[in-house]
Amino acid sequence: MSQTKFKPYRAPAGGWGSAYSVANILLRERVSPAGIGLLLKQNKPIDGFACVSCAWAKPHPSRPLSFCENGAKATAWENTSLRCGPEFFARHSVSELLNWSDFDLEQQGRLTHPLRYDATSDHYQPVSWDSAFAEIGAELKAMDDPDQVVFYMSGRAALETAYMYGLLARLYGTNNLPDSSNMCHESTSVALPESIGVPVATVTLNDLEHTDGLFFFGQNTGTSSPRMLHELQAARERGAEIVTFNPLRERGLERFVNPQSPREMLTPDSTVISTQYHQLAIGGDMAAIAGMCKALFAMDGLAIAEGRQRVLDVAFIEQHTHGFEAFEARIRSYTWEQLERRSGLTRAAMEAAATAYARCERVIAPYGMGLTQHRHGVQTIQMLVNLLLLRGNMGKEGAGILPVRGHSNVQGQRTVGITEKAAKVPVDNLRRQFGFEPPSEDGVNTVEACEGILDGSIRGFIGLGGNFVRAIPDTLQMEPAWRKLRLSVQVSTKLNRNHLITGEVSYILPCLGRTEIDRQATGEQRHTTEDSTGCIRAWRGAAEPAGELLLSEPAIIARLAKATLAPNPMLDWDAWVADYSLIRDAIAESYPEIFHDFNVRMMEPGGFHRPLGASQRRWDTETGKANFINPPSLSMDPDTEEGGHERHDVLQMMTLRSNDQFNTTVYGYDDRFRGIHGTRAVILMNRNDIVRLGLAENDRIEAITVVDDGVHRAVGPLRVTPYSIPEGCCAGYYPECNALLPVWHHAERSKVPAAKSIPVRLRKMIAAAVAGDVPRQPSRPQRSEQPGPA
Ligand SMILES: Nc1nc2c(c(=O)[nH]1)N[C@H]1C(S)=C(S)[C@@H](COP(=O)(O)OP(=O)(O)OC[C@H]3O[C@@H](n4cnc5c(=O)[nH]c(N)nc54)[C@H](O)[C@@H]3O)O[C@H]1N2
Ligand SMILES: Nc1nc2c(c(=O)[nH]1)N[C@H]1C(S)=C(S)[C@@H](COP(=O)(O)OP(=O)(O)OC[C@H]3O[C@@H](n4cnc5c(=O)[nH]c(N)nc54)[C@H](O)[C@@H]3O)O[C@H]1N2
Ligand SMILES: [Mo]
Repeated sequence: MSQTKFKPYRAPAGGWGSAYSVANILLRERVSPAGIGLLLKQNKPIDGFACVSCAWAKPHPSRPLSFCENGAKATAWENTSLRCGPEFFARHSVSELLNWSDFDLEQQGRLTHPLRYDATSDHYQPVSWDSAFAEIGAELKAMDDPDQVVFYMSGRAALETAYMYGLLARLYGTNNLPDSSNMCHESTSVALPESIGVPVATVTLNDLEHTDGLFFFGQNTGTSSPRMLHELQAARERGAEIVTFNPLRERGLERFVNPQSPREMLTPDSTVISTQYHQLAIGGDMAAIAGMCKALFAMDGLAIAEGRQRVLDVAFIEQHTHGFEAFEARIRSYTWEQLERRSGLTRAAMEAAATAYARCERVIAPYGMGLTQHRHGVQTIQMLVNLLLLRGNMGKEGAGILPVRGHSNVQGQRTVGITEKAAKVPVDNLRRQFGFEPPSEDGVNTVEACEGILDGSIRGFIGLGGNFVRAIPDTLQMEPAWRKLRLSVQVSTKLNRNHLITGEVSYILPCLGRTEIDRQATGEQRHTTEDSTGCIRAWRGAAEPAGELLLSEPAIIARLAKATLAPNPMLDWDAWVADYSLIRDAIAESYPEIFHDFNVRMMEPGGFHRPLGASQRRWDTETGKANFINPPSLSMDPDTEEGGHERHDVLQMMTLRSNDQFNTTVYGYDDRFRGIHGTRAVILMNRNDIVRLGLAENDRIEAITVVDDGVHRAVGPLRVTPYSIPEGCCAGYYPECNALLPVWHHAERSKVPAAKSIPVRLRKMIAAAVAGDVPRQPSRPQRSEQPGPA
């Protein structure tokens, strides 16, 4: 009998469900009592560690227990007592491990030894650090051109690590520094500088305390940044409006019980989070926001006619903005019929949202992957800024734009040089500090790195964290292309699928996690991060390292550098590793405006904020003003929409995270808030679509991408699961569905893969083809139950 269940989740986010879920993973990872005690140090700056899950801001002063369900899971995951050492790799060949699920691979515990892949035996074998660095250095030196190598970084590593890594790549001679941000908030980094002259959020926690309206677009707070629910709960208690735009009804944005409040845990009360919830169509945001703007213009006209106070902030618009007239003309040119069709919302719904917006004096607009991972991600974010500008909701307390970042230090890595864009590099400072000429050509971003691996122009890949080959699009094309790489090096804490897709020379280099004590020649080292609100703080690991051989990430980079680069009298890598405060001095010299007096200011209670012109109404844009920017068109997706209206059997698929995963790390097979248990092999569909397409609940289908580039992309079996989602839309899990996403299907200009809008057709699978599909609860050892590429 199948254990897979679908049962709508009626309880609030947080609450007892959250407590049980944490207890579960602590048991499964066999976390020691000391490891459990670590939770008391989580998110306690200076002598505690920053959660390795999301990038949400940490309040000052800290709460006594300042972690959430998913933060506790991330700490448990890193502090498991399970180990994945040489015996494991002697027992299992790489070909065998390729049949294991992502869950099973990481469930083997922490990596403890540097490993080299031996193609003859098809096993990973332990090597000494010395020989690993010597061979990798020799391989890097043997490349024809530094641009043949990619230095990828996932958004977890600290500022010190990121700065060193960027320097290593540039001294080697390339700007090929893509990072996970290229799949994530890069649309933000392109959109916001043009609109308001900063690449990041303009708000701090103080603004959240003073706002009277939060307008949420495509961000799943309850799962992706649960600590933020505390700020939302407080905002609701003050009577603030929370208006949500999301094709799915996400539990965390509906109701919340604080699992750390005994009163709330013991009473049936929960806080209703959203005051309005708009289930728009996938990709309908630009039209929905345009509809709100249209309604605001109408309300403003009426206010003028009746001699009431204006709805638009005319003084702000005049003094601080550019492009208003063209914007107004464009918005007035849209018909309601057009806006309704594009957004999937009724005119009444858009007007209701606009009315709520006009009632608020101070509005914050948080958003996430529901906006960035679309073909028109950049333009939609700019449309959201337009909405804020209409009522002066920028650069005043309680108001602003809030891209909610993903990985815990992804924003900071960009700040200290992890970027493929040559124009963002402080070339003069680097030249002065280290006496070299930094490369002047742009490097590759994630999509371009994939293209380079496919066409053979990229020959070497160094991954500092992450699980690149699993996170990127077009799994079925990318995996075989990866095998043609000359060099594949992964600096990691746990075994993942990328390690099993080997190049000719492949290494796994195991490192310390951020929760662990980092002992160097001058003693225990601190490190720093920047959160989603631009707040920079110091931290220190608290757990004993998972193994004696583990090196810190800065130590690994230093040794790679020494094995690869000619000695540089102006750069003493060993001294930096012995004392990280010297790395911070170098950061302060490269980026003085943000990091002056870094070593002192990082110890300030509450940390320090980077300066952000837009939050002081100083606009570092080409016009010197905040810009209203018109979108080129309202259409959702020119890649996939051609003839879309006749294709009644094509659905738009979004790829999602469950509440039991962190990106490619699958903690378990339950998505509690969405009522899915024991499997990830599901496709969430509207009941009317199920009937219309001749399917029934629990049918197994294969999803096939509908694009005309001659490549067959299919994933299955997936179980048909009725869900509250608009007609014409469907949802499946990331990374299992990444084989459906073409690498060329990405946001214009930012090149963020359009993972939230994949056009798919469904094919019912016959019983024989699905015999292998036995969705089940994870247990060890267990083979793959992921929906395979079909
Ligand atoms: N527990 C946990 N926490 C995480 C992560 C994790 O995997 N697990 N990942 C981290 C990382 S790296 C990131 S980037 C963030 C990601 O966190 P989020 O930004 O929340 O990203 P997703 O969970 O992918 O999807 C966000 C929401 O977008 C909605 N959506 C999809 N399409 C559309 C659309 O067209 N319009 C609108 N308005 N909404 C849409 C989905 O229904 C979903 O609720 O979380 C970080 N935190
Ligand atoms: N279809 C689809 N694809 C997506 C997305 C989507 O929504 N849909 N989301 C995209 C987004 S937003 C992101 S950010 C990317 C995520 O892409 P990545 O950041 O590349 O992937 P992660 O799953 O976060 O990486 C997990 C691995 O990191 C390693 N690791 C963990 N901790 C540490 C550490 O402290 N140090 C080091 N060196 N290694 C460590 C472990 O070995 C683990 O296996 O995926 C993207 N891909
Ligand atoms: Mo992300």
